[in-house]
Amino acid sequence: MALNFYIFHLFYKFKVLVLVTLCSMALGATFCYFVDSREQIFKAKSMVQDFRKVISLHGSQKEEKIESIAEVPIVKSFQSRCPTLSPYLRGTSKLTFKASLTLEEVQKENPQVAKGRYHPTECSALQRVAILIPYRNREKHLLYLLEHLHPFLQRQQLDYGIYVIHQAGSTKFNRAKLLNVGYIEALKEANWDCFVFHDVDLVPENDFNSYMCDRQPKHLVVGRNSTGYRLRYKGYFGGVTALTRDQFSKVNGFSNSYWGWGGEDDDLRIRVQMQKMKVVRPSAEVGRYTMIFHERDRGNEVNQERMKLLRQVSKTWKKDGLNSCSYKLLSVEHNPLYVNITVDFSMQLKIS
Ligand code: UDH
Ligand code: MN
Repeated sequence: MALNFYIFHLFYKFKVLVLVTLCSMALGATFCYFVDSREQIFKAKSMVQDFRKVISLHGSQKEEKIESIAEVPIVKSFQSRCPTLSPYLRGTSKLTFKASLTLEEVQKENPQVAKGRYHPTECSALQRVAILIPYRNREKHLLYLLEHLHPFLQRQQLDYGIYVIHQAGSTKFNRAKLLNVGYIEALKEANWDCFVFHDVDLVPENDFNSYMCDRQPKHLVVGRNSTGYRLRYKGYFGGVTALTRDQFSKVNGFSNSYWGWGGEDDDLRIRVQMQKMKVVRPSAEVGRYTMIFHERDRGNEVNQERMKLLRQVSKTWKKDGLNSCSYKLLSVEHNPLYVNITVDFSMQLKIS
């Protein structure tokens, strides 16, 4: 009897032991599973983010695919303001200009740009920036600028649009008036925070040169290859400048009276100074540009009136600028890589 009881007790103990072992194994497995899947989720999340970083620079179609298979709500909820310093910046790069380059090639390189516009998908851009390019008969220059500027601005994680303001006909070229038109027309399309007034033949070499506006009007071309990368003269405010919507409207924009080459940029600097604003610049290392070589254009001969006009800025600025910019709008075309605004100034030239 005692033996029976002893065997029964042993058997009972064994059963309990097996049960306990089984339970702890099950518990352990479940725990491992959860830990493992949590790690997997974290890994997947960080991979998606890494992917998004790379893909955002190389194509929107792939991006859409990833979004549909990945955890859209999680990634979306992570979307915050872009950092002040983009992680994609590379610094100075040696620019090349291939003679056989075509617009189709540049379009293929930028599938994520539509109607001249782009915005980062991994974060929300700090500023909406309109790039305004005064233009006539510089096809190759425009092609090279678009080739370099699109990836450059994307690396800066900007919400941007490129506008080419084309002066039709062969009347004297008026760079400043074209830029006023660009400002007025671009604001009809979107609520831009910042305007970059950009010559077609100047290509930035260093992507730390930020195409965002500052508290003060900014001059971005500290130096160019053609001037040994030195400022052309003290007070030079030409080539590429960035002003906020308010800074530009405060000075009543550019003067409309500068026909032919020269003076309009100095006029803008005087307007800026009269409003007690101060021109700021990046360092010489950062504000570097390559100017694509060219001769003086026909229809853009030196403006002999410019010195006289410059002496009168304090008297004229209030009435000559954005508030008096009249023009005949011929067309607004939305091309894949830029918005093309064509204007006719022949009537205005006769009046002034
Ligand atoms: N622009 C055109 N078409 C023209 C004239 C000017 O698109 O026919 C635009 C273009 O964006 C250009 C900007 O206006 O970048 C400024 O004009 P510019 O490039 O002629 O001015 P820059 O000071 O040259 O660079 C002046 C002539 C230099 C002649 C040098 C000869 N060795
Ligand atoms: Mn030039």
